[in-house]
Amino acid sequence: MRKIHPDTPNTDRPRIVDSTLREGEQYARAHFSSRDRLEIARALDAFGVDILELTSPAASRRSAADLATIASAGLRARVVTHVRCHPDDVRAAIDCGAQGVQLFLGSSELLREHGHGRSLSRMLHDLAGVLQLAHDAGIPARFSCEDAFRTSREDLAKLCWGAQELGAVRVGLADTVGRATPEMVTEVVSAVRDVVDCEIEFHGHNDGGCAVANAWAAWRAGATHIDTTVLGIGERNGIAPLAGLIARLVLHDPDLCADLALTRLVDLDRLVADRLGIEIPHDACISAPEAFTHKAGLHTAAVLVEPRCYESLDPAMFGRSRRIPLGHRLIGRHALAARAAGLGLCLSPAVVASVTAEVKRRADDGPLELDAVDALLRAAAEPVVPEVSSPARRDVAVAASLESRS
Ligand code: HCA
Ligand code: CU
Repeated sequence: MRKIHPDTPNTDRPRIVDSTLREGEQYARAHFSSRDRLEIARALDAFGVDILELTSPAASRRSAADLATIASAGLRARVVTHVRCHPDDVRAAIDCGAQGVQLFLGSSELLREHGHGRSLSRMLHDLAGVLQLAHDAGIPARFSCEDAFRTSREDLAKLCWGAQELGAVRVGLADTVGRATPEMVTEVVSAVRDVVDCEIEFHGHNDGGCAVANAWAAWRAGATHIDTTVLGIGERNGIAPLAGLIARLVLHDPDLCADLALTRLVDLDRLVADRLGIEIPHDACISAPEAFTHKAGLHTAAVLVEPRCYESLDPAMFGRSRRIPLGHRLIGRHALAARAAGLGLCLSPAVVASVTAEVKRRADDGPLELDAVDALLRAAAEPVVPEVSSPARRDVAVAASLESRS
């Protein structure tokens, strides 16, 4: 069968297959309206993901209608849908104008026996039929091995090689139950890379807390496409979060993400959190409310001089700013001195030390408002406001970030 060629990559980074509108909809608390779906699709597209994976049109009438709407919305990203290896599902996808189909079948003995009940050769036979349908419609098809990490290497090799020979543009390896480690992912992806030369997609669940690390390992071992969802939402506790993957890539080489609208990422996370009615998790990379907040005296003293001491990512890259809260018992004198300078107050080191001790004493009973801290600084200050010298100017600039939220 003649191959339908995939999109040509324009940078070296992994292609991002965002599945917020498929895997994400399998998150127990997710229920996106048609309007939400279109808004989320547009926001993901504006951020720059390469492929948008949507729920199968066979799932519900609204799912089919929304697929048709989003596929015809003129997005830059390719709009594909996740469908079973069943001719009716593939026909429905084609009828809705899907720009690709993401086929999948359980490949482990467990899922073959208790799930679809098909043998390996029957799986490849059925796959041939649905791949032919996609091919006739002129759309690329991917085939993924569900539960690939509980599948023997031999069976995986047979299925992936078979899918490639039958015309799939890409094979998928899904860590469906989130049990893989980065070492296992490196081994499995490398083994599959040895038998196919087509694209390889990795989809990793987060049950074992390794989703981003596994996605990273997959890309390093030869995977070309990585599945993500916004905030990592999905079945159970979900898959690799988009912001987590982006953080990892930027840490490796910021140029990899030069074609992505990084300053839109936080708004994208906020949009999805809002539509789900949840907060952005405290441990979300980049977008967590306190992802760039420094608290302990030791940290803030160093950060005020050189932020890189305790920051691996520059908040400005993502349109965020760092924050240094002051009214708590871990406060250090350097942060209070910087705040005083920012307020134009003149405090000797000894006075700063005594205000610091007072803030700690009061904050032992609970955090203080910024106004209360400022009042203590003002009360302790000399009445005369000195001329601002150039080293103090730097303190003023730094102090502007104290307590201010992005
Ligand atoms: C599921 C399927 C899947 C499919 C992933 C893929 C998984 O909902 O169980 O198509 O690659 O995790 O195996 O999401
Ligand atoms: Cu999944």
